[in-house]
Amino acid sequence: MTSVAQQQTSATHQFPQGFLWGAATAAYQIEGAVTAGGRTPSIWDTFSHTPGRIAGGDHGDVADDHYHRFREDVALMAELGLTSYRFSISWPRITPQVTAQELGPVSADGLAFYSGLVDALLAAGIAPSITLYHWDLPQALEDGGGWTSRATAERFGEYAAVVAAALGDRVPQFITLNEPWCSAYLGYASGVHAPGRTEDAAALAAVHHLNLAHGLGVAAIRRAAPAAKVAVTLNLAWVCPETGSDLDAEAARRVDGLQNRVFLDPMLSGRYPDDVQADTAGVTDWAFVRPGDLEVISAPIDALGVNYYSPTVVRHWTREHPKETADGHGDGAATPWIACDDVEFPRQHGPKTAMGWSIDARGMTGLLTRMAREHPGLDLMVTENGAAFPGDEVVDGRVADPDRVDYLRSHLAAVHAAIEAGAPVVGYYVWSLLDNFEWAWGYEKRFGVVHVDYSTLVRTPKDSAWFYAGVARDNAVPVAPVARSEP
Ligand code: IFM
Repeated sequence: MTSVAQQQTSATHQFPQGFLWGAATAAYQIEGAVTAGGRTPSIWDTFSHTPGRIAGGDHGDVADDHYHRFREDVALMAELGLTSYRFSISWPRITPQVTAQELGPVSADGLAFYSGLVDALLAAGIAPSITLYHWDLPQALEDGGGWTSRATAERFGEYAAVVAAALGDRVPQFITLNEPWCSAYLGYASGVHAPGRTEDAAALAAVHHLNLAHGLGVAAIRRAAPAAKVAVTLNLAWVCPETGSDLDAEAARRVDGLQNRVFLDPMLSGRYPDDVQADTAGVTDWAFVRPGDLEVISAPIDALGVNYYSPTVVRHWTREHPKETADGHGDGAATPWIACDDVEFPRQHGPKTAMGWSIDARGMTGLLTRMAREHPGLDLMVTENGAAFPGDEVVDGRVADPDRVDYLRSHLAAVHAAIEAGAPVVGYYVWSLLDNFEWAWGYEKRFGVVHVDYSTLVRTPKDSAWFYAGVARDNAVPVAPVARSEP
């Protein structure tokens, strides 16, 4: 007789036909070859070579050497049966002489690298999905004010036009920005990311100029590549007030405003949230928002990319104890949470990843169903989800990473639950294809489903890669096995 346990183990959550199974990476985290083809420094080259900024003094000079090994990496994706690959373009490879005043000449070498990558993907039957900005701003633009300056958004629109014109005939999907929350608040308020500034007013100006860059990018892609789909990727927070109290609800409102609605509302509804503007009135008068900007920012898009890793538990800070800051974004000299003096992020019990991030897959379902409810008619994609865990080691050619397999299984089941509840989710991209440069944390935190030996650059698929390959092959996620409960 088949036991209940056996029946449950072989049960699966079936995904809709045509669902995209992908992996994601970002240029500075994997490419290396930082001077190849005339590439000039980005803010991350500068930041990572500034003593004390990155754990272990790590930097992206070599990273995974994907620039030279991309064919091997594409072959690996094909072996895993992936149907899409989300990667980002290094802006300083494309227009290495850009300044705040002008875009400068386009680098044929820079475009040729990405063109070769696109062709290799297409030949392998893998749909390319390009992110135009995943944090590696040309240093010369930062020198001209960075994201605090409107000129950066204008140059971004021009750069987007160049890339879309060159690759739009073969690339079905462009994503304007990755996680502008991080660019603005970690880059300009808490300073744990490049360019490492700690000025609240600058961070809010950066929020607006990133939103504007998105809108200018959408318009440029539509003109140059009318057949391509256009999206943006946001790291949305599943904000959970710790209790049902009004004060905790108020803490949650503030965090939801700064992380979610300050991007979602202008991009999808053409307005900034009144409450966020009121909360931050002591920091800035928002005069950087000019007439016409919101029309540009709210140009229609085809899909919303959602990155989800961990829940965001918040509560009102009573000031009776030192503030808890376990928000998962590292301890900087300052906080990324502007005008949130009364908000704290309590340390959580229960399972955590190597980043110290709590694991709770319900947030995946919660965010996707919320987006479906609040923004009907928009396709949704999970453009990043994954986890770093300690102890990924190659033993006899194998990397056993059961924690990552469990994490992926539970979060994929949570995506499936959102689809069952009516959310139009069209794809999922695991973060990340390869172990890589995890920003301020350097190479110590490994998010890849493929292990990279940083001394030899040899790639070894982990057990999680083979698990994920099975999911892609079956278009289904196995239901978690349960303890045998009957003979
Ligand atoms: O590595 C990052 C990625 O660049 C952006 N999203 C979160 C990932 C894990 O921290």
